[in-house]
Amino acid sequence: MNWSENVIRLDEVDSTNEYAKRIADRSEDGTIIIAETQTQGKGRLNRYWYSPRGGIWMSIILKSIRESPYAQLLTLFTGVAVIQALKSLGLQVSLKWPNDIIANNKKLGGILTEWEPTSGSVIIGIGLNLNIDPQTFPPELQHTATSVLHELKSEIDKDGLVNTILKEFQTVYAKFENGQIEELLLAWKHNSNILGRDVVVETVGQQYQGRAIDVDQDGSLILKEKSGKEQKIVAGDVKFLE
Ligand code: BT5
Repeated sequence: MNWSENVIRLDEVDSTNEYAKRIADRSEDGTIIIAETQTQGKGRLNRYWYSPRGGIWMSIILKSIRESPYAQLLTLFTGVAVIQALKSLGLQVSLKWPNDIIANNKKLGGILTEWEPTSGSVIIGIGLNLNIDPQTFPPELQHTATSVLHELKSEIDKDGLVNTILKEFQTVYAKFENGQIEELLLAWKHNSNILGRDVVVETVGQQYQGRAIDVDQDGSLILKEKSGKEQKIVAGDVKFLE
């Protein structure tokens, strides 16, 4: 499959993930939706995602996966694809479990993987602050978010970077379909900044504290608490303690 063949380009949309869900039933596997701006871009747990012009806001529709448990792994592996593409620009970036793209300790982008049951599709959303001046970020993001423009001090050709991301994704996805999970997990770990660090993880309704020691075969984070007890965390938000 050629990932750049089925591209739907939109000027403005509520959310490329929502749009993807609406058209998934009648779309081909590998369809890409890209928008210049989103009016209701979203993160996990329906948090808002600031999506002004200049960023990369896109979704990939995957129809060949018939089960949802892979969603978490696909989030991690999409992160690997995005980071490879960003590294080719000379940017220093890392991945923070489960879905953050980090530069300079700030959030450069995020990934949102969703399961659309009616058509049996996985929708992978990628958001990346590309040619955006961080001074224009809303106040609550001023200290937590950054952009490629800010980190590299120059504008980057958006279409070129989208193509590189899609190419990297194609490679990653072929390995995923081929069952090379171990290799992909290693690539994720290699690019991650979390393993070996003391963290607090907030899940819906609970908080865990301990050392992040591993990410397992289904993409869960393994935390070793002070007591020595290991916790397997499927989803949550991580804060570093040091
Ligand atoms: C994410 O959620 O990081 C997933 C973001 C996925 C966005 C893409 S864009 C294309 C596709 N269509 C969509 O509608 N979504 C996907 P989460 O880990 O829950 O992080 C959300 C939090 O990040 C918010 O609560 C803010 O604090 C912060 N945030 C919002 N907009 C941001 C931005 N542009 N850059 C950095 N941080 C942001």
